[in-house]
Amino acid sequence: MADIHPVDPQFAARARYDKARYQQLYQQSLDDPEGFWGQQAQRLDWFVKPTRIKDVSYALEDFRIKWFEDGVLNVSVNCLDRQLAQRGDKTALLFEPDSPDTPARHVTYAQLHEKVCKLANALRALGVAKGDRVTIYLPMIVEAAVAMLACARIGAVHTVVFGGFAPNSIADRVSDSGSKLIITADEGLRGGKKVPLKANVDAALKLPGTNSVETVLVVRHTGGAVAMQAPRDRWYHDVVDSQPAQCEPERMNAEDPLFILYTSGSTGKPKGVLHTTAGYLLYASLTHEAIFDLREDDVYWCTADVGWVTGHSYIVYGPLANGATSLMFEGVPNYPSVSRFWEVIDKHQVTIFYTAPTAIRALMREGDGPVKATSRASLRLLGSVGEPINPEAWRWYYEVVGDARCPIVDTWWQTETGGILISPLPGAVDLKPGAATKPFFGVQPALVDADGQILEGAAEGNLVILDAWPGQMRSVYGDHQRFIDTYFRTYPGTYFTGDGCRRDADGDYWITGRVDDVINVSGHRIGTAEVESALVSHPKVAEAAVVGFPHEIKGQGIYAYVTLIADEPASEELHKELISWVRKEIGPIAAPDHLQWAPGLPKTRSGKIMRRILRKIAENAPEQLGDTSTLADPSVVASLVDQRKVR
Ligand code: 6R9
Repeated sequence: MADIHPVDPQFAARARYDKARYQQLYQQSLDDPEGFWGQQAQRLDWFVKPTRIKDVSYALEDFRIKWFEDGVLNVSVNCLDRQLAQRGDKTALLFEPDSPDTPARHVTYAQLHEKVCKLANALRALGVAKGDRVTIYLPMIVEAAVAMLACARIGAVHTVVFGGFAPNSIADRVSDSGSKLIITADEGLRGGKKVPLKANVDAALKLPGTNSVETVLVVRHTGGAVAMQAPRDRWYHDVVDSQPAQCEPERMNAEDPLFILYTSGSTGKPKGVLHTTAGYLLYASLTHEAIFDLREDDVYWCTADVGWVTGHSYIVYGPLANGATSLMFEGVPNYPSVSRFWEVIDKHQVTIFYTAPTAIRALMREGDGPVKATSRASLRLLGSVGEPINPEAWRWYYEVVGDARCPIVDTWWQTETGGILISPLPGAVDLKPGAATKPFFGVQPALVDADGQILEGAAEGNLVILDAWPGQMRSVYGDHQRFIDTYFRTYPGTYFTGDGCRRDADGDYWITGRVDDVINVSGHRIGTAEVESALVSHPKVAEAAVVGFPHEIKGQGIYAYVTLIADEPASEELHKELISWVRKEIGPIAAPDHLQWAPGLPKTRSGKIMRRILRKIAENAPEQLGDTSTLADPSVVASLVDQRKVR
């Protein structure tokens, strides 16, 4: 029997959207997108209001995506200046440090405005102009949000690189984006451990392709010693503190780039997902307000890192455009104890809490005790993002964390989509553990089979979106053709998500996971090709194949098959060395959980590695190998299965 949690009437009574209103607006958004989005555009402040709302064609030969294209605005003005009159003294960012013994900081909208203007002036003084790219490699501190908004103020395009990435990954992103300036910190601090951010930047800038960087601005955060190389490296406070507190915002066209964020795909290097100004901001702010049922007095906490899209849309841009109080947490869920999340909720009276299934599963393993030791009475709404949430974790989140009192919004979306596309509206949609449920306004999901035939009714297939929404990415930076080929060529006329999905008889959507060669590790996307090329770059490795396998906490883990060069003996040391090699090449999140020696890999006669078979071996399900007759050498399979048993 289906487990359904009907909308709580008490919640619905106060909610922004009830069932009838959601259905009416959803229908209107499909019947009259121009009217619907033209109306929604009024939620932004414009220098010049747009008259042209939507100009979209997914046809391969006549491709374009433009929203509000004659509008002129500035994102930082929308997030800051326009809040000053009503909310100048309201907390914009609530900073909770890594250690609970370090005092929290409340940064008001007025203070944030000043910080952003000062940095924006400093960036201009350092020669950064509209359209220039700036790399941000910072921990979860207030300056990360300040840096993003300061770029937005002067029309520079930011590209935030997650603080867990290694020098090679930084260099790839700096080189692809051609960044002129990097903003970093001496060190990060996570779970009491220091992260050598500045040293990583130094190492990255020694790598080829990074000559575009003229200046490195360094925030003094931990006070740890770092090497400063004149004239390239400058202390942030030296350059910023003396700047004027006002800064004239750049007038940006609606379709001017706002940021680039690199994400993994099924082939090649990570791609620079490009988002533009008006559509992105409008979509981030509307989804944030509607899906989190935002009220003026909410204390809203999204536990993501600003290095990922969730941090962009739902820590910084959406909440600030809505004048919300957004909590930024520097630390980790299990430091100094596994009660930390719940203690922070009590300490700051958090009302809306948005986290990832991997964190929920890890904390669930610790039992109910650490949760029950706290009150959490301030909570009224919970959210989940990053990967499918298994029903067991959903129920624990609902019953133990939320005391069976708070709806859960399971929000499905992607770096590419800019904001949430499928999620319950908490006052309008019945909840089902594990289902992302219903599309947001303007979003038309569909399921297609392998031939691209649209499936009707209850069905399972590949998830595509039939028409555009304003928050959609506009290009792959520097490679517009790759954008069209990756997302619009597979099922022509639609945007292909790369996810599999089931729709039940009630029309609810259940995301089943990636159908391409992307592994979702703890909610982070890792391309198998990236890990493979890191492994192959080791002098002793001849060939590597990487697949995902089910992992109790991480959702998926990384399983690597490695063939060594001729006559190179496999050893325990080399095994360890290769895992730490990947950690150093890409970053800790990409380190394989399992590495198996493979004297040969299962290949078709044309030389294509059959990952389907490797996945089944990794899952320890050799009985499900299926047809292996098309392999060039079927005997390699038996030997891999035998080896797997030994491990
Ligand atoms: C926002 C974000 C995108 C991929 C996406 C899908 C998975 C995200 C999900 C979910 C099931 C959810 N995903 N949210 N799967 N239910 N609520 O995570 O962006 O890092 O680009 O990852 O994550 O597979 O395609 P990104």
